[in-house]
Amino acid sequence: MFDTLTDSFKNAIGKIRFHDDEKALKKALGELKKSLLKSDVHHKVVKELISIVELETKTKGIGKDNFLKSIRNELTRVLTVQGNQGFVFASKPPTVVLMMGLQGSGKTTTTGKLAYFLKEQKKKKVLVIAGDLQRLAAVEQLRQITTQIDVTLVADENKTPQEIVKEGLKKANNELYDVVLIDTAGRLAIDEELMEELKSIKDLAQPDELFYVADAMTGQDAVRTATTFKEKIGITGVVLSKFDGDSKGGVALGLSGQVGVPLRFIGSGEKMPDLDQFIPERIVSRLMGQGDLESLAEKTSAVIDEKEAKHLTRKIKKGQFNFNDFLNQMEQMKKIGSMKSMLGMIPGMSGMAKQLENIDLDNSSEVKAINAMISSMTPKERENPDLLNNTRKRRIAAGAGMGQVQVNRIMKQFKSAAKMAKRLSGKNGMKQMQDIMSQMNGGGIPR
Ligand SMILES: Nc1nc2c(ncn2[C@@H]2O[C@H](COP(=O)(O)OP(=O)(O)OP(=O)(O)O)[C@@H](O)[C@H]2O)c(=O)[nH]1
Ligand SMILES: [Mg+2]
Repeated sequence: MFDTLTDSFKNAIGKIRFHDDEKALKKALGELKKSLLKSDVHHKVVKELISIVELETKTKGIGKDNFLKSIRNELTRVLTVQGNQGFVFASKPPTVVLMMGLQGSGKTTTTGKLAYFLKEQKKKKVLVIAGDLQRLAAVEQLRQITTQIDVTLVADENKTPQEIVKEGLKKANNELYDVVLIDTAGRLAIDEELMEELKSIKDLAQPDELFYVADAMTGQDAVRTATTFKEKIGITGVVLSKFDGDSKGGVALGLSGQVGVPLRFIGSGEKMPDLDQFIPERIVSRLMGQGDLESLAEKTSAVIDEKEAKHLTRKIKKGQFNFNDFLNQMEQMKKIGSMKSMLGMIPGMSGMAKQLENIDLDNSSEVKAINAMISSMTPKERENPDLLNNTRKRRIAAGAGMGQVQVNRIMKQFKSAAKMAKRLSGKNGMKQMQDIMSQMNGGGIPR
């Protein structure tokens, strides 16, 4: 997610030795400054960051450890502003969130993603209110999203936004919902009519959180519009959407400080799991190329059933991992989100993430082929791939619409993957895994 920025910090840190001189420090900072500016980090933020890091490193003694520490401190300071972090529940449910933003900024998609996050990861009962009743298509879009993630929607094209919000809140109170998300209409630009409508919804709903959804691809404009919304209506958080389309990523670094309101979430794709909490300490770790195991553990533990996982580990150890297990695993992976965003959270793996940019579990032709192949097998064959003889393989190839060579290749890959998993789950498995990772990573920075 922060590939370019992470590279900048890693490069700078790599330039300083265990003990070093002022010249080396100046050079490292000069390059860091250049690359941060190139990544679209606001110039004031860059200037301050560089000069504080320089001063702190000099005071403590120029060397890798002090340099690392002062970058870490400084980044944490830059990203932290007063206010809630991530998602915070109100002391008395339901927690009401008003979603706002310009036209096409990603409000409706983000509303769906937040609902999905709260339902799947926080196990909450979520109600979505369609407060955008201007366009028929808007309600339909929200209906499709909420149906897909199985979350309750309150919508009525014949009512005013105010009426529907009232109705939704009543339902939420009566039926004990934990969270209410209110989607609203967008406008091309900030106009009085929009502000009035949002103000009246705000007065009515008394939301605990007012989220401004900004399109990351608009760069510094996102900062300006967020500031205007803050002044005119008041906001408690910013969600930066379409971060996947912004290869530079620097806006995320300066935004909280510039707007004076915390950045709370980052959207990094069109699918429902593509939303990440923005929690400063965790983001700093990622920026420094040290991954974010906390977020990874949160994401995976919410999705993966522990009993199931233990059962699977036993099977892998015995070399019994079969095609049914494969299908189950794929379903679980999809819930966690993109491979790329997961790898970015594993220490030392952020480099790999780049190569995996285009792997998409839903659309990968490889995964499609495997799925087609598996669905042509009998239940017994799925449990025990060894049952497949040549005649059956030919049948399966025909059933799945592929050649027998392809079937053989996939079968072979599957067997060697199962073997590898068995080896890694053994006594020295973790050590072997680390060796493989460090070979791919070419070292990485010390911690
Ligand atoms: N790649 C990518 N696309 C996104 C992301 N968030 C939203 N989109 C896309 O952006 C487009 C607009 O998103 P919407 O959620 O409809 O935006 P909106 O703010 O509700 O738009 P209006 O209701 O018309 O004001 C859609 O095509 C979304 O799929 C994201 O994080 N990444
Ligand atoms: Mg919308």
